Amino acid sequence: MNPVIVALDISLLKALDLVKMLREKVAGFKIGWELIFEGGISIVSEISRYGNVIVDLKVADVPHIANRVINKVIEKGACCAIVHGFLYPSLPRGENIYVLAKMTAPTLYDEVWERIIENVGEIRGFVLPGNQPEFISRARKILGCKYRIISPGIGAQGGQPGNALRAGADFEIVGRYVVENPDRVAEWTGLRPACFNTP
Ligand code: O7M
Repeated sequence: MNPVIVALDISLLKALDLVKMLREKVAGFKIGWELIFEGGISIVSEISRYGNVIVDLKVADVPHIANRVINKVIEKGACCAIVHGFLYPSLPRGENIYVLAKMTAPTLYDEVWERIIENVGEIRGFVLPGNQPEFISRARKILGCKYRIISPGIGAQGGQPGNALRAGADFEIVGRYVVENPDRVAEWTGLRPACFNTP
């Protein structure tokens, strides 16, 4: 198993083929709006049969509504779901929740991400930019091994495979780079998560 989560930003049929092809080789799959619009919410259960599923709806609502949405996808078999960190301090909390704290593209998070990660409370972990490994190292120093770190931005957005892992991430989230050529997952051979073995 390579410490890679494949972002399935592709059509339903292509996603199902890819999941079957990579199920033994990657740590999980990330599902977003596109696939849920196409396949309905049952796609979460379908893909969960083959591996860990992170549902990425980038939820951004008051906690009681956010928790209702998150509970629905967890009931369908997802391990976890992603919410926007700018909700802090009114974040939904829980062991299934990943908080997006800094993005792969410039945003206002660049000014506040450290405040978010230092004060967050009981959640599963953070999404931090894999194309900026220097921030992953800083985050890991602040967090120790209390939280998971998962990192997109590899390949198409400039991150080099493995650099975020070496800086302290547990898993790299990869879309186009692997979708275009699934054999590329071999580039993660021998790399290990910094702290956690499951996404
Ligand atoms: O590897 P790519 O560039 O083809 O795809 C990147 C995936 O990571 C895609 O699914 C994005 O929605 C996601 N992502 C970012 O690209 N940048 C971010 O800052 C955050 C995410 C993400 O996964 O947020 C949860």
